[in-house]
Amino acid sequence: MIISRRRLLVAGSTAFAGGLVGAPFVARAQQAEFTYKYANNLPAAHPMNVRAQEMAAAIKAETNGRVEIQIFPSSQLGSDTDTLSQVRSGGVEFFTLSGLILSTLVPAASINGVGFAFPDYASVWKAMDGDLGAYVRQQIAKANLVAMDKIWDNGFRQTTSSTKPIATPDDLKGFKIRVPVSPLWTSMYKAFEASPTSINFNEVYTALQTKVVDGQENPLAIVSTAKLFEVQKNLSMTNHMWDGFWFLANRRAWERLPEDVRAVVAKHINAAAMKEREDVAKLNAGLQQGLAAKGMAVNQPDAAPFRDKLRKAGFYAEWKGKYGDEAWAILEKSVGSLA
Ligand code: X2X
Repeated sequence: MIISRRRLLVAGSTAFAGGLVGAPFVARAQQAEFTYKYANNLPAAHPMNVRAQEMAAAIKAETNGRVEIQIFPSSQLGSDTDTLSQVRSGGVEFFTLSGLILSTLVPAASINGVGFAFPDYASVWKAMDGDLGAYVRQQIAKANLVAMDKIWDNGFRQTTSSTKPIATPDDLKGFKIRVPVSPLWTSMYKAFEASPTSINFNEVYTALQTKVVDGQENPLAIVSTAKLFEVQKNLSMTNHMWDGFWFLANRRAWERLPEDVRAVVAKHINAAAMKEREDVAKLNAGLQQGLAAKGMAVNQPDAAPFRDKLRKAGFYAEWKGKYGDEAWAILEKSVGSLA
């Protein structure tokens, strides 16, 4: 039997403390030293959860079983709002959360979601793996949470509805749309003169099914894996914002891990993020046809009038004021002028 010296000492001392030598020794040696919960709001079939499974297995293997990560998909531990409280208190150790929702705690974290800021994925990754991401992670650290270096992809968000296609900004007037719980989202749809309702993702399918709202907006990988096509008829490729998930850790739980273990865990989490990005990009590229085959009517609106409408409503000026000049300059350095 091969066993590391360290574990031998730990297990041995526990066995002696209990006055037992022998059988409990083996059981102790197989138990993880750190069992951490990782919660997220996406279905098990989404690439985030597929890659997280691999990641957890790789972490377990490379730490010789010392770290076990238990994954709780589909908001099993509560809505995003609840789980944000739990990761702050330490009830949950890891949580992936959209920066836009995290902004209820860390206002700067929604900055990547400014409407129509990013033209493509190349500019997203340049900014989020560069200065803009670094700036946001610094602000997250001030709130006593740890954000891993690589943000996970949610994607460019598209609009779905059960009533009508969204082709021009006028189609959004009075439109009853679900938005995640985040001031930026509410503000943007108010600028469009829509009628936004904040609903956590775990209640979205039912809200659409029961017509509490007529539409919602999400990347195609979610429309597909969360089966929103079952309760939505139209798919409008609005590409109105890019959204990603920060992989967050409770600070005390993170710092409980010995430094060498922390490095292994971070390495595998960030590697999984990179694979998840590729998966989501591939999925999103094929899913327009995939969702059309499921019966959705797909249309391709021109983004320019939507952007103009936001500009005229003072949306960009308002949010520049909220984020402040420093943050806004970092965003504009990545994407050009948003005035
Ligand atoms: O709540 C949503 O719409 C989702 C799943 O995209 C986010 O987590 C922001």
